[in-house]
Amino acid sequence: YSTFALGLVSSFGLAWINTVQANISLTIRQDIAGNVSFPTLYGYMYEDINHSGDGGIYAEMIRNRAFQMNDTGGTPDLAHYSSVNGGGSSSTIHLDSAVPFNDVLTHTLRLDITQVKQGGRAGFSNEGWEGIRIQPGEKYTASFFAKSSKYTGPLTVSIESSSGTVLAKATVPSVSSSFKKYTIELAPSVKTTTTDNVFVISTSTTNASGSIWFDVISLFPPTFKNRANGLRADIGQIMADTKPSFFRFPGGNNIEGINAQSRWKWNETIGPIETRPGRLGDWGYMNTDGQGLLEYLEMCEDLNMEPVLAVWAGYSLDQKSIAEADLGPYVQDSLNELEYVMGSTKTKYGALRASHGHAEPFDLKYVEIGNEDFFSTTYDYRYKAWYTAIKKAYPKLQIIATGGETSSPMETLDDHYYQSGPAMVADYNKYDNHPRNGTTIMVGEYATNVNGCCGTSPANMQAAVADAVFASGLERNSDLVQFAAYAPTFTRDGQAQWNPDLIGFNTEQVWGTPPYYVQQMWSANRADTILQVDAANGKLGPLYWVAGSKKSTQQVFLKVANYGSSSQTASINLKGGRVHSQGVSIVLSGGVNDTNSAASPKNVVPKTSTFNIAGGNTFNFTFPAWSASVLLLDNM
Ligand SMILES: *[C@@H]1O[C@H](CO)[C@@H](O)[C@H](O)[C@H]1NC(C)=O
Ligand SMILES: *[C@@H]1O[C@H](CO)[C@@H](O)[C@H](O)[C@H]1NC(C)=O
Ligand SMILES: *[C@@H]1O[C@H](CO)[C@@H](O)[C@H](O)[C@H]1NC(C)=O
Ligand SMILES: *[C@@H]1O[C@H](CO)[C@@H](O)[C@H](O)[C@H]1NC(C)=O
Ligand SMILES: *[C@@H]1O[C@H](CO)[C@@H](O)[C@H](O)[C@H]1NC(C)=O
Ligand SMILES: *[C@@H]1O[C@H](CO)[C@@H](O)[C@H](O)[C@H]1NC(C)=O
Ligand SMILES: *[C@@H]1O[C@H](CO)[C@@H](O)[C@H](O)[C@H]1NC(C)=O
Ligand SMILES: *[C@@H]1O[C@H](CO)[C@@H](O)[C@H](O)[C@H]1NC(C)=O
Ligand SMILES: CC(=O)N[C@H]1CO[C@H](CO)[C@@H](O)[C@@H]1O
Repeated sequence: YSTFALGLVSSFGLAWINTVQANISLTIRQDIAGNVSFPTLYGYMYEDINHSGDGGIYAEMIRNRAFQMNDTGGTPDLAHYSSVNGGGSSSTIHLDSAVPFNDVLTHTLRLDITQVKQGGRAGFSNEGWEGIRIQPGEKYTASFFAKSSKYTGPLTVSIESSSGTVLAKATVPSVSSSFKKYTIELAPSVKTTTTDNVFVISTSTTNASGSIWFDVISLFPPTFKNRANGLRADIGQIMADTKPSFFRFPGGNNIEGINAQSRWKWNETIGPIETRPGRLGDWGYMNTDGQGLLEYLEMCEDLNMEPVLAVWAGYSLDQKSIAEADLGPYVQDSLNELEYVMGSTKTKYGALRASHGHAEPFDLKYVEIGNEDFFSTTYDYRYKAWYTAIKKAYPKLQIIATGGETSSPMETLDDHYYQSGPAMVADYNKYDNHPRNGTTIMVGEYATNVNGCCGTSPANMQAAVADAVFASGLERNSDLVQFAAYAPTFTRDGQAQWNPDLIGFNTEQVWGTPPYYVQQMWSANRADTILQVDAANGKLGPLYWVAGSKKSTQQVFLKVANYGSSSQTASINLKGGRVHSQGVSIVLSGGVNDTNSAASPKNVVPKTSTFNIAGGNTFNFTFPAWSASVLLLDNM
């Protein structure tokens, strides 16, 4: 971190800082040994909620690309498609189950052409996910399968504004009587970003006639790290900006299934996308599963995150459990899944993974058994069955329990917190006196819900500061707390089934909420050693803190949350060591109810400045009302 690259200091602010009286004195103890902090501490928890997968982080731009089911998981339909008839031509579109694409995708879109007039066209459009974002300088890859009853001429593929201005078009030279995949690049020449666009496939061949069937109609923009079938680049980037260490997936509730039959089945999320049936997710809408097990693992590679893979463990949202005697095939299914992830190419499922383009086994270290099994009464026998089988096959895997159990060793316990601001703040000390007995803690989901549990609160500054208090408590105890993740991570604007969320997006843009910036500041400024802090002339509240140091960069970090409506000045002292005369402050502050939104995505963002430290080890710093701050000091 170079202090020279940063903005100018406000000398007015400095003068003021030096004249006010300090409320509290904090002494950072570099003179005594600190505790080693787990390097995995900050990461993400992910599941498809709030339309955050399809139409969100998964970059596919076509909605309902393969007619797997309707939006709410029922009978397939042609939602999000429209007929296109230009210049007096006539054609119709139909959902056809008599001409399936394959055994998995049993419906196709049939275009029946009655007449194409000279200079006209016949075809269909797809409206995308609340439009299709076209940006200057980007190329788009369109692909689809098609076959025709008698037409053998060309098809035109285009991206157009909803009022008909063609932004890009390209031609597929011919179609034939059996399904064939067509892939084509579209390179719009535009100067501004627009979203009010549609994707069109049509024919302009005068007198074209008969039927043409289509399926797996797809359009991808450039993706994050250019992964095929990958992530929306801006959403991948905002994740990367927090420097996450782990990724807990695929749920969350979304792994569990509304019932056992509708659970997330790993083996139906792999292979070519045209072999994936899709599934009604637990949040009430259909998941294409275009983003499946392999894509999640590749996402971990691209974001440098340790995968924390949750396996289905015999319990679903209807609160029913598989009987102990019947667990065998389900446990075996998880072993197969682990072989797909970690097996060499000589194993059955390792070879399958290689055939999907990833020969190298993934270095999976963490497996979680189930999700929120503290809701169930059967976890003891289920945990034991999975724990025993997984340990036998993979002794080095670290197993994470999602509820209390006494049947087998507990290596890590996943605790979840969705609480009001005062309750989160009160839990700053939650793990201070927790036994250090070998069982580590994952806080696999937490978020301040200012209106209380659960899911109906704004992601405002009050929530963000309470998150900062709680996260500081976790970080102070990061010799015990191995993983911590905010939840949920994403919401599509207008589709929030749960609030608050870390990251909002719509078709056009993505933005962090105030809680996002706390995660970003706390995670990206990571200590390897937690230092003791002694307080004098005051006590905890409204200021809460954690201090740490990082050997490789010789830095000291002081993170401070001010959970209150007045600014607080602290006198900060370093014992043991001297620091350079200039420090860097990153401060997020705002009104208690301030937040970010589509209309005002950067209303609250952290501000970086430098400040002077006289004498090498003492300075006063004023923490604004409702703020979360990281102070970076460079050891000499
Ligand atoms: C911090 O403020 C106190 C007054 O509260 C003052 O006595 C002290 O000199 C200040 N320290 C520095 C380093 O400016
Ligand atoms: C989806 O289909 C089911 C019937 O299978 C129907 O009840 C439901 O209303 C449909 N949903 C939408 C969004 O059309
Ligand atoms: C289209 O059909 C009309 C009427 O049968 C015929 O006159 C015309 O030549 C055809 N046009 C082409 C391009 O085949
Ligand atoms: C996936 O595995 C389940 C068993 O867990 C099995 O019932 C299902 O048929 C498999 N699906 C495919 C596509 O192989
Ligand atoms: C450690 O203590 C926790 C909390 O009391 C308990 O749940 C866990 O089982 C203990 N672990 C071991 C290895 O004793
Ligand atoms: C280190 O951890 C112990 C508990 O194992 C705790 O008592 C102590 O306060 C911690 N030290 C720091 C600097 O957090
Ligand atoms: C000290 O705390 C009091 C009470 O919270 C507050 O009114 C005052 O503004 C604080 N002073 C400074 C210099 O931050
Ligand atoms: C913040 O919002 C709460 C709840 O709507 C309201 O009671 C309070 O007055 C607001 N505070 C400010 C400073 O706007
Ligand atoms: C707020 C909310 O629930 N939004 C939507 C979530 O997804 C389903 C299915 O697509 C919609 O019906 C909801 O309106």
